[in-house]
Amino acid sequence: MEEKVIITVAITGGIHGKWANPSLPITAEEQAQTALECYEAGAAIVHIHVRGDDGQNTPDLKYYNKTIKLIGEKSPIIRQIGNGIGARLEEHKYTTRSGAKRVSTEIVQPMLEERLNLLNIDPPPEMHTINAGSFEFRTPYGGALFNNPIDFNRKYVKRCKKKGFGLEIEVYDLSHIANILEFVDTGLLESPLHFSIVLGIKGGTPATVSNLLNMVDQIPEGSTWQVVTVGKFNLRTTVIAMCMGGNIRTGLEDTIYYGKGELAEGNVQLVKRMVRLAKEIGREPASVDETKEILSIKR
Ligand code: KMH
Ligand code: ZN
Repeated sequence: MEEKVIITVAITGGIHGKWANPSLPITAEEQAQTALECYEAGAAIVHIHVRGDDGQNTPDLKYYNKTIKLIGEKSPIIRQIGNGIGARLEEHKYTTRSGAKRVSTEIVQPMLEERLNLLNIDPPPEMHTINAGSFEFRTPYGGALFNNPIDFNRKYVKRCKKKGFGLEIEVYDLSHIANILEFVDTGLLESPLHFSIVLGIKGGTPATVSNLLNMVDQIPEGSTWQVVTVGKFNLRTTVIAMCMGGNIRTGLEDTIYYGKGELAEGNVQLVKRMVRLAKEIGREPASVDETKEILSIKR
């Protein structure tokens, strides 16, 4: 088993805002401060989604550029861009035929071109996330197709390779692993690869131990992996992954709660808990330099 454990903190996420947990970092300044504190607590990678002035997700590079710059000025933590960007919630008021007033919430996703544009963030981050396949991503606010066509991913990977970005590959399903194996077969991707096995999203693979084992079994030999579990199974699945020798991800993107019905005080509290648990099972958090070496990140 790898003694060192890479801890990624996903500080903000793609959908919920301060209304869900007031400690969610939204502005570039808040995100940079949170990243610094998580780095000091033991996280080596910060996974990033940014927000516009209205607190909602945005593909506007102006916000990404500012956040990436500020994080880099405060700490050496590895910056990883979630290429899904996230969704905006738009409310539509309408009147039914019987005259009743109603409001419906629409989940609006960014366009693929806007997602590709993340590769132009300046200053550039160290890593990007790709999402290895499409599925219906269901959230408490409603569901929408999370569109990750293979041609789009091929283009994204090619450009990441050209620019020397490290890659984190999120797989939500066995079919997504198969998509990546195709990239390996055609020589587009080479081992060692770094996977996130995402469990517990409605519309994706349920967070069970047998599903986790099966998915870990399917990734190419020599790969590194972490588990990403959302919602109520977050803690237990993460601990299981850590005991199996995997890496872990924590943070308010995946869970706004610390325990049942108890909101997390913030990302740092979640990171500190993971560091404590890792040490209890004899694993030390990997430093930034160790993480770069393990994941072959050249930047
Ligand atoms: N919250 C993740 C499971 C990305 O970062 O590109 C989905 C996501 C993807 O946000
Ligand atoms: Zn994300």
